Amino acid sequence: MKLYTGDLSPYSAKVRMQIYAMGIRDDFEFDLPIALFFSGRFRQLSPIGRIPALEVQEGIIPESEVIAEYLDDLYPDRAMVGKTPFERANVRVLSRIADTYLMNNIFMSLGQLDPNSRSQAIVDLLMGQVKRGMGALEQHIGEDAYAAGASLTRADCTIVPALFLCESSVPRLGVSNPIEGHPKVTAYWARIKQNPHAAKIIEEMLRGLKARMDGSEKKMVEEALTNAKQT
Ligand SMILES: N[C@@H](CCC(=O)N[C@@H](CS)C(=O)NCC(=O)O)C(=O)O
Repeated sequence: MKLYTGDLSPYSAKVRMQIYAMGIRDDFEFDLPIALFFSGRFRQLSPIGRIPALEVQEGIIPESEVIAEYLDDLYPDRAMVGKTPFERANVRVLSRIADTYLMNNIFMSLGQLDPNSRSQAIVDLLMGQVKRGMGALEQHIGEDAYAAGASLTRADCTIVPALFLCESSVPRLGVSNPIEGHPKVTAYWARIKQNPHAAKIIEEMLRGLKARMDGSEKKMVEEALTNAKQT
């Protein structure tokens, strides 16, 4: 199977963390679709045009949450969604809070990073939603080793990239890190960074952030587009 993925993409990071945690990395090729992405050809492959997308024998599967469910279906003995119906509901709720209420709103606000062209109204609207989502996460998150209890689940795979964005991207909008003032989430974030799969994802996202900030990502895109034009 081929996973279209990018280091800094939080939705891709969520799926990669699940793959690492399930111990199924050897079953996947990871592809960073820079040329496809920036030449507009990725939409021919996956109409939603976003990463992650998983290419399997029967076709293409977009949307991180759908891919996550598919992986659990494909490897039921390694599934990461909990055992009882209530545990499974709790894992899905936590994952949904991190995806819909944190990651989506932060991701949409990234167009406002430049203070010279920033619309403060957009930042206020989206950050208000993030603050509310963080309040909900504080109520739902567990105080055991992991977000939904004593084992690593898909909830952790979504929460880790979401909290990475809270810590690394939100302050660049002139807004303080929304984790602050939430003791359960703060304690969780310190704990989960010790987990090797979470640490690997954080390292990959930091690598992606460095490439974005130091201009090497831009250079890679330009080179990929030039090569794509020549072929
Ligand atoms: N709901 C989607 C969101 C995926 C998404 O927005 N991915 C970003 C990268 S993190 C992307 O591909 N953006 C390209 C675009 O917006 O055209 C998911 O969960 O997979």
